[in-house]
Amino acid sequence: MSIKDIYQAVIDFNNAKVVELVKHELANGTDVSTILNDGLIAAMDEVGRLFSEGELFVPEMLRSAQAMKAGLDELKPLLAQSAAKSAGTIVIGTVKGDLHDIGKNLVAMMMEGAGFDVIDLGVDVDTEKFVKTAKEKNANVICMSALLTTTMPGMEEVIKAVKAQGLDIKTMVGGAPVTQEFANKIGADGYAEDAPGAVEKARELAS
Ligand code: B1M
Repeated sequence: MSIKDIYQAVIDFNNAKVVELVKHELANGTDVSTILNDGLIAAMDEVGRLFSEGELFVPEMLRSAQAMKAGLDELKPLLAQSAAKSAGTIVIGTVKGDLHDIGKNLVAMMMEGAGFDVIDLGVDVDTEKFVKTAKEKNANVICMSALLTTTMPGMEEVIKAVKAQGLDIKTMVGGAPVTQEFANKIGADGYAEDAPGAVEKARELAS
């Protein structure tokens, strides 16, 4: 048994096998971040690639995401322990007009696993909802995900609203078409390419 088997079990959307293998690796002393990055996250990256090449379909992709979540649930207590000091409150959602949520869910799960209080607003979230919730919940960071080039401008709207209201809330953006350059252009406080990077950046912004 190896990390490669976890990777394969996520691709095969075999939840029970993922859980069994993750437990096995933990019992053997394998590093949590190795299980996470080389097993669970790497498998979802591959699933995304297979989907875009037409080799996998949406239901299979969603089942793989659930298998990944089952594995992540096993890691959560350990991830939380290592992050107890830097936790904060995160409001996360996919921006208005955009229904893609697999990546956003991964980011949210990993943030939760890392000890943040995560308020997940779901998909198609408008500016008012992001800002109102972040104010009400006294959030440290608003995290926005976009997968469509056409919905990326929604991120700038939120950032403008946060600034216009003079709020002490940081903003972070991400998603496949989003780049550091775009984040700089719209005045976001943070950008991350992937879910582990988002956790690191959130820790930095919330501290
Ligand atoms: Co759509 N879709 N889709 N889609 N879809 C893309 C994004 C697309 C690139 C496919 C393509 O043409 N090759 C294309 C966008 C083109 C563009 O904008 N230039 C596209 C399109 C066009 C569309 C529709 C318009 C199709 C149509 O109806 N004609 C439509 C739009 C619906 C809408 O949103 N209004 C649509 C619909 C769908 C499905 C519903 C079928 C499904 C979504 C299911 C769901 O999410 N529940 C779907 C899917 C699955 C995809 C692809 C194949 C996979 C996306 C995915 O989940 N990747 C995608 C092509 C691709 O990316 N290969 C595609 C896996 C996921 C783990 O990665 O979300 O990138 P990702 O998240 C990563 C990082 O980006 C990062 O961390 C994650 C994990 O490491 N990250 C963050 C994400 N958010 C972050 C936030 C952060 C930091 C990091 O900080 C806050």
